Amino acid sequence: MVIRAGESITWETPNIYAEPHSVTFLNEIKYFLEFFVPFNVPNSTELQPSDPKISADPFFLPTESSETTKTVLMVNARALIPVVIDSSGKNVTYLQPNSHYTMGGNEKLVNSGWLWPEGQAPLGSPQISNFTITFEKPGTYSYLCNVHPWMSGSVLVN
Ligand SMILES: [Cu+2]
Repeated sequence: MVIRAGESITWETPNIYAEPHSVTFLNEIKYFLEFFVPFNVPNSTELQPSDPKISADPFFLPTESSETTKTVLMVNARALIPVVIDSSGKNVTYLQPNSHYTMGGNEKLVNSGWLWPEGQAPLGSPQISNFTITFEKPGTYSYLCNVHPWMSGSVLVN
């Protein structure tokens, strides 16, 4: 896409079937977002599905019995919901679903979260169906889909 400085683009996913995509501007590959990430929790932690009718168990990685923590795979919030990591790489700011963000240009990561067709986000998943960015500075801004990284594009701002 080619736009002029100060213009905005809104991304949405008009599919009729429920498959997510994202719009993810990635400054360095180390900020690529895995969907599932191991987290350590105390051994005493028990997890129950919030709805007992859901057939599910948490996935704990194998551990030695002497360890005081265990490791559970959890969904990465940075992949699922809109987030910005600033140019220092230290400040992580979550945005509201369907946000309008003004691109600074030096962010390490700007991610839309998973964009679903309107009304098709699955149970428990944030209802996100669009993401808008205003580009104020000229330049080329490359992005990809964090769900399908072979889907990519760029915004040329004149
Ligand atoms: Cu995609």
